[in-house]
Amino acid sequence: MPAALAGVGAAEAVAAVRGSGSFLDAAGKLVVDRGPRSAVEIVIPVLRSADKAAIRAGALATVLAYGALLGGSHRSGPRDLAATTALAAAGVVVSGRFGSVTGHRRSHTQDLLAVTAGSAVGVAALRMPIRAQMCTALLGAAALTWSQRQAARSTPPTTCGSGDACGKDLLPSPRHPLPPPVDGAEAWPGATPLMTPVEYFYVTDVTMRPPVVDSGMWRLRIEGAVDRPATMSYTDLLGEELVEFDAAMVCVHNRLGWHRLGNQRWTGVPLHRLIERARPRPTAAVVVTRSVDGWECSLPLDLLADRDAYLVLGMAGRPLTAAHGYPARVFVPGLYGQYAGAKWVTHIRLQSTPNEDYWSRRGWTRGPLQVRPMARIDNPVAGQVLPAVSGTVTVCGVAWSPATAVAAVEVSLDAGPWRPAELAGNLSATSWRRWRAHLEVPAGRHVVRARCLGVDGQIQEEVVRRPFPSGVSGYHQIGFTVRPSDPVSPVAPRPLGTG
Ligand SMILES: Nc1nc2c(c(=O)[nH]1)N[C@H]1C(S)=C(S)[C@@H](COP(=O)(O)O)O[C@H]1N2
Ligand SMILES: [Mo]
Repeated sequence: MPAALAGVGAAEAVAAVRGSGSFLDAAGKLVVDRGPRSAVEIVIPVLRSADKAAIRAGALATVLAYGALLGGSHRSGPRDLAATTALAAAGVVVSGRFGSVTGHRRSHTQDLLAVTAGSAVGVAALRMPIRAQMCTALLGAAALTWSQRQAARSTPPTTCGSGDACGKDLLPSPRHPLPPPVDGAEAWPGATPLMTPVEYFYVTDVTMRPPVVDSGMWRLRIEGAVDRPATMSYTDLLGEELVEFDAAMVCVHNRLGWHRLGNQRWTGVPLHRLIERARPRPTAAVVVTRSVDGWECSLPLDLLADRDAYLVLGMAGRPLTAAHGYPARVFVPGLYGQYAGAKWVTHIRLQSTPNEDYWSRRGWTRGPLQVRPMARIDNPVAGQVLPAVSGTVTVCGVAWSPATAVAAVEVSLDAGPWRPAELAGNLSATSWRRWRAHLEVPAGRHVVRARCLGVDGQIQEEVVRRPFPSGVSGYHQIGFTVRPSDPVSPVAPRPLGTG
């Protein structure tokens, strides 16, 4: 086991120094892509956001357990050598097959170098006396910690990628900028921010670390069933007439009351403009968006006629961050994220036949899947104990129905009748909408539920369903307690300062 730790530490450190792919990340990617879907569906709700770190830790634990199991003896024997060789071979295969794109410098040869170096250190450690082995293991642990820090630093989740244009921090202004996002609920106590700050905006993807794309080398290709295939650079795209739009992006994994969605102002280029220019052939029916790491998702070409779809370059007035798809991503407000388009998009491919998308291969409903209307209660929070302020409790939250716009939000106290909530202003049909309701509540425990109605008359579904295979349904409800008001004290309060 110490030898295994030394080996992994060495492999990860070499990978970090060379800027090549990490073996632990490759092993993690193997689990994400090939692991049983049910396991993945269990891990998501349990871990919520630290899933990638946990998967990486799991990969490390597996290697160490393997070391402990097979390298039982202190001195190296043929068995240990064989075990190390087997592990190295597995490392080579996994790195070659699942090594993810961590930067433009990546090459498989580099990954192999790291794995080979790690195995050599592992084998050398096996030949050492146990004390020396322990020292090597400590060094390995230090190297591992250092490499993880390096990797985290090279892909900062809250800033943009390494490209020059990104460094300048600003996108060209759109010709028709939208007015500042204001909905009239700015002074509501406890209201959710109208725009989700980028650093709190959920991140969902199947990439172990966000690819750091160099915008100078990056190209977007429009190809396939088109008469004029096109290749565009980041600068070309910044030169397009940019448009702004406000929209909620919702993950199909979002559960009742969860925050796997965010509302933002996006900047981009209408996708149909780019596609029309490439002259789709009459046979073209499907638009596939493909990311730098090979992730694919498809949209019916017809959909682009009915629904706005964008090649997005910015979020909150700034270039996209690495985590959110820098330099460009495809987004269709109203569709769940995994059906809308690829982050770090490199190819837009038109074709006549349906595509095997990443998620459809994993058993999810084929797209396009529209976001269902839903309301979330943000205040009070579940289990909160509130003072009785003249018997009224204000409940507030957000509601979204980006496929149709929010028509109304209703709340029900203790399974009572549904009553309309007050709605804040509407930024756009695809944006979420803030709401609140003042409820007359006696002291004691209560349950409040909320539901959203879409403008097409669609009412949020009551039946509770899990995210798989086509998104959650049900009502978000929370329990809270109202304290009985303090009995008026019959005794006059003691003057201060008398002890
Ligand atoms: N390349 C790539 N694009 C992707 C994904 C992915 O795993 N890889 N995940 C999709 C999913 S499931 C969602 S919900 C949104 C999330 O975007 P965000 O991380 O910016 O919130 O991106 C979509 N685009
Ligand atoms: Mo998602």
